[in-house]
Amino acid sequence: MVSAAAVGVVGLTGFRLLRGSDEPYLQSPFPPGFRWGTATSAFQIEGATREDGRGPSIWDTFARLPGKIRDGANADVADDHYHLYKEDVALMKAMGVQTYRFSIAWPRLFPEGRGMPNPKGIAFYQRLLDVLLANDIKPYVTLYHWDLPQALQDRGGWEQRDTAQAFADYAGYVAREVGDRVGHFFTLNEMRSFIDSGYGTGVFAPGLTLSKAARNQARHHAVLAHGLGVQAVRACARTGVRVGPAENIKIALPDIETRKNVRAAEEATRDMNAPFLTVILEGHYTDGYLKATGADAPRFTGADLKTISTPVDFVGINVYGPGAYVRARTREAGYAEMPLPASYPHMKSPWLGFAPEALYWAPRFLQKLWDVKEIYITENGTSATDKPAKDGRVDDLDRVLFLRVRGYFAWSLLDNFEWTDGYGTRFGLHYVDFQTLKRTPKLSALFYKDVIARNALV
Ligand code: GBH
Repeated sequence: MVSAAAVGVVGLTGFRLLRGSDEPYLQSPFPPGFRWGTATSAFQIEGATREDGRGPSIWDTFARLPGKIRDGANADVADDHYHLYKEDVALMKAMGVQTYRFSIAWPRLFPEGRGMPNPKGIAFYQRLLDVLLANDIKPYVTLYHWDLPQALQDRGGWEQRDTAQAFADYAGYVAREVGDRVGHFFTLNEMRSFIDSGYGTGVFAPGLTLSKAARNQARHHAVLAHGLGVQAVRACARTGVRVGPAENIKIALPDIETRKNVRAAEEATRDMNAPFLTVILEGHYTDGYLKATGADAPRFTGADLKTISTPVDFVGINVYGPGAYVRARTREAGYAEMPLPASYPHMKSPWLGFAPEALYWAPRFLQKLWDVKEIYITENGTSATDKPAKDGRVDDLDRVLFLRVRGYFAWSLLDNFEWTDGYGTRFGLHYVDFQTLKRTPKLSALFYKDVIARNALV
């Protein structure tokens, strides 16, 4: 087992990046009470995939298929957070984070997806909660971050409407077990990603390339699961618990920020999220979506739409790069989509364009389009080519520059199993040596610590 000292906790304690005479040149303060956090997900960090009765998930299966994950990696060990969770909470404490977003592994609690719960499953999260609460770190729990129990996939997974009900039953169980200690729940992480990449392009688990009609139906089942999940959490947790989605919003940006272009970007953002956030927040599929999908449109009832649009307490959005650049059409109403800039800076992941303004426009459009009163940036972060220097320091300037423009749950606390990129793509504020599992705070962890301490961007 790696000791607390070895994981680098000591290195960060009491250390401030900026101090005394070297005051920051410019600071943008945040409102008092703004909560700074960091985020992870179960499958990407826990490891221990066969311990204490956990059942297999679709990602365990998928990772074993040849050619699906870079270097043939799997997440059997990952960051071994299942055993090192105390050290990881200490890393957060050392950064001064006030909130932690993590996900619960459905297949730990229900190895078969439904039926009898495995008591050892929830017990792990109770232990984690003990440590978080003892350290004054508020837990924000994601109920589903892509690790569907394989048993449910064997019966059709998200193609089946029944999976939405299974999710709600699982969500209700979690709310009953930990709802006295968890004040905030996220239903499903990035419906767009796990459906469109898992059942459309097939690059994510379970690796299916369905027809458009079947994929659109799977999308419908995901938003239905969200709505049923909101209801289940409210029914089973203590009163006052708050619940909402954590969605990969596709954010359209104005190519040049004139009033007309901003309005066009707002309209485009509504359209581009039609099967996800838009239907959740409006309670109907837009005419544009139904027209565009035509014969491939999802089958649904009015009751479904009511469930899907069950009022939420907040909206969480994961914001990375730009979804699109648009401008107002000159004559008619509407917008024109611009080609994505080809040579504009992007980060190490090819899909991650550098567009700080996305963090500005995404919450603005949420507020303007749907009058959302409480917004969380549930993920924001970047991959980078991190390499420890000879003395062990990790000077990740790319991430420091990226963090200058940021809000809330920094993705991610640790380098982890980055889905199809395996261990070859690093997103963490802490460097993980996957041979020794040693954690080292990177320069970005020090930077973030300072931002939190000042409650100001520096
Ligand atoms: C988030 O997804 C995830 O919630 C998180 O688990 C992940 O670690 C983090 O971001 C960093 O990746 O066909 O090339 O677009 C971010 C959005 C959507 C990006 C799906 C990758 C699939 C590959 N992701 N997309 S591609």
